[in-house]
This record gives sequence, C-alpha cells and structure tokens, in this order.
Amino acid sequence: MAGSEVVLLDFWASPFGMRARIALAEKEVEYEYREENLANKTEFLLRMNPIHKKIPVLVHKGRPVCESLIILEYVDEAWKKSPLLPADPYDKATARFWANFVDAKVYDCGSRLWKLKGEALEATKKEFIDILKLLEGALGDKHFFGGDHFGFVDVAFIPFASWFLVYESHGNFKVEEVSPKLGAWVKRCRERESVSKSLPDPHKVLEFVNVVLKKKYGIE
Ligand code: GS8
Repeated sequence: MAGSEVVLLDFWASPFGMRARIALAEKEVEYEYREENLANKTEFLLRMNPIHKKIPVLVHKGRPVCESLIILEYVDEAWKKSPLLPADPYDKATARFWANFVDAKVYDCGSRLWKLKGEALEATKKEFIDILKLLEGALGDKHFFGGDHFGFVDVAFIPFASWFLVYESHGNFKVEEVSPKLGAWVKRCRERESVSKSLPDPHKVLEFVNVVLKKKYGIE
C-alpha cells in the first residue's frame, strides 16, 4: 500500500488528537486520518509510538512525531503558513507555559471531575473553576490567547471545549457563567473552520463518557 505523506493516528474524542487536527487544518495540510480503537490498537500505532502507545501520532514521510504539543510545534515548523507560535522568544515561552498549564491542570482536573461524587466532586469542581479563572486571566481582554491571531495556546486549549459539557453536567455549573470571557473565546474559536470541523459534538462526548468510559472505570 502506497502510504500517504502525512498520516494522523487519532481517536475522535481525544482532545490531544483534536489539537493535531486543528493545526493541520490551519496549515491546510492534506492528510490521511486513521481512527484507532484504543482497546485494540493497530500494530502500526504500537510501532509508531512504542514508548507511550498513545494517539495522536503524526506520521510524516514515514517518521512518527508523538505527543500533541510536540506535534503542534512540529507542524508549525514543517509548514510555515499561518504561524501558531509567536516569533518573539518571550511570547513563545509564555505560549508554551500556558499550553503546559492546560496539559497539567485542565486535563488532569477535568478527568477527575466526572469520576467523583459528593464532597470530593465539590472540591474538584472548585479546583476546576479556579483553573478556568486563571486561564481567563491569561486571556484577559484579548481576542485569542496570543492577541489578535488564533495561535498555539488556542489550539492547545480549545479541544477541551468539546468536553466542557461533561464537566458542566457532572459539576452542575456553566463555563460561560463562571468565566464569561472564556465563554466568548470558545464561541470565537468555534467560528473558525479549522476548529468547527475538528471538534466533535459535545453531546456525543457526554454520551461516550456516560456509556463507555464510566463502564470502563466501573463508575455507577
Ligand atoms: C496524551 C495522549 C493521550 O492521553 C499527548 O499527546 O499530549 N500527553 C499525550 N492519549 C490517549 C487518548 S486521549 O485520552 C491514548 O491514546 N490512550 C491510550 C492508552 O492509554 O492506552
């Protein structure tokens, strides 16, 4: 089989995979999307990411790039059009800082939130809202995290908007009520085709969590 020059190994509900999809769309790179069954991974995925055995993996001319934020940086350097990272070294460091913050805090706290109940849920919900408020502070009155242009931090963070309904319905809060500026930012990002075509329907993600993931983790 003649391989495509650019292949993305992905899973539809993965916010990390969505990052790669958005970046490739921003750069107008044509690629072959390959959906993985994470319960039964392909030999190709295990060969392309033998260390973590996770999606997303971007395979460019047969060579794998793993880890979504590294994929974003790679895509940004390999295809120069519409830069994601700013040119200024300090702005670049700041963008990397907030993208790492999203990884360390939003993903971790969000993943705990829908698994908990009672007091533990209330404490985690408070923690999650505090994280949102810190991100809202970083956004400030800007259109996007980097300023006027959709960039690196936006790509790193916006996939989680497709999971907000999961967090909101479990925590009984609304992102746009606790962080109105983030709510407006989500709407602005969703107006971009690169985002709208890369993010799944939040109701589908909620159903996936309630039906598939809760069963997997033995949660009632
Ligand atoms: C995380 C990727 C990941 O968790 C990144 O790319 O940024 N730090 C990595 N991928 C998950 C699916 S999304 O939750 C995955 O592939 N899991 C399969 C497994 O753990 O077996």
